[in-house]
Amino acid sequence: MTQLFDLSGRTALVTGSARGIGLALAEGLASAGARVILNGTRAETVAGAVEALNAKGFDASGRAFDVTDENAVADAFAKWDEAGVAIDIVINNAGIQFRKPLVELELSDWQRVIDTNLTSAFIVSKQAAKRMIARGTGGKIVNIGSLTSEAARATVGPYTAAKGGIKMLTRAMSAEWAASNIQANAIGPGYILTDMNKPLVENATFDAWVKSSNPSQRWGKPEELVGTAVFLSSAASSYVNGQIIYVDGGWLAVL
Ligand code: GCO
Repeated sequence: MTQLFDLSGRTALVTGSARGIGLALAEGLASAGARVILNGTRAETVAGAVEALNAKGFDASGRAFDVTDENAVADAFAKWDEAGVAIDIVINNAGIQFRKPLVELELSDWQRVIDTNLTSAFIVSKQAAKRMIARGTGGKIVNIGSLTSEAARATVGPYTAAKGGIKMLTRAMSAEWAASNIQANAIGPGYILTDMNKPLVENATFDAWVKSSNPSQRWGKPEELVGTAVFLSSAASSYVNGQIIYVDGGWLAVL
C-alpha cells in the first residue's frame, strides 16, 4: 500500500514554494521520496528554503523565476532540459492576494492577481505537459484552488475569479492531457494559517467568522494539505482526473 504513495524517483516542481503552503507541500512531497524543485521570484529566499530542506536530508534544488513571465518559464524549462531534469509533477501553487472592493480596483491590480494566480498555471503546465507528452511517461498536475473556487467573498474579486478559473482550467487540462496519462487535479484549501492570511487571523472578527463557518471550528495548517498533495502526485490517483478536493475542515459541506 505504501508503494501507491511513494514518490521516489519522481521530480516535482512546486511554484511559489519559498514559504507558506508551497514550502509545506514541497517538504511533504520530498518526505514521500520526490526530488523537489522550489521556485519563487527572489533568489535569496528560494536558496534559503532549498538549504533548509537539504539540511533535513531531502533532495531539493531551486530556481528563481517569475511564473507570469512566459519567456522566463520557457528558459527555466530549457535549463532543466539541458541538465537532463525531467519534471514529473507540477504543483501550481504560486499566488497572491489583493483585498479591495471591485469598484475601487485598478485594472493593473486585477491583472496582476489573475496573471499570478491563474495564468501562471497555464504557462508553467504548458511547458511541463509538452515534455510529459513527448516523453510518453505521463505526469501529474496539481493546481491550488481555494474555497473561492466555489464561493465568493466580498473584496477578493480577482482572487475569486482566478481560483474559479483554476477549477475549470484543471478540467480543461484533463480534457486534453488525460489520454497522455497526465492526471490534472486541484486542491481547494480552506482558511489556512499562512503569512498571506496573517491580517485575517489577527482580526478578531474575521478569526471568529472562520471558526464559526467551518464544522472543524478552526483554521487549517499548511501541513494538513500535504496528504492530499501526495495522493494527487502519486500512483494512488492514477484514475483521478479533473477533480478539486477541498481541504477545508468541512466548510463547503455544511450550511
Ligand atoms: C481571503 C483569504 C482567502 C483564503 C483562501 C480561502 O482574503 O478571504 O485570503 O482567499 O486565502 O483562499 O480558501
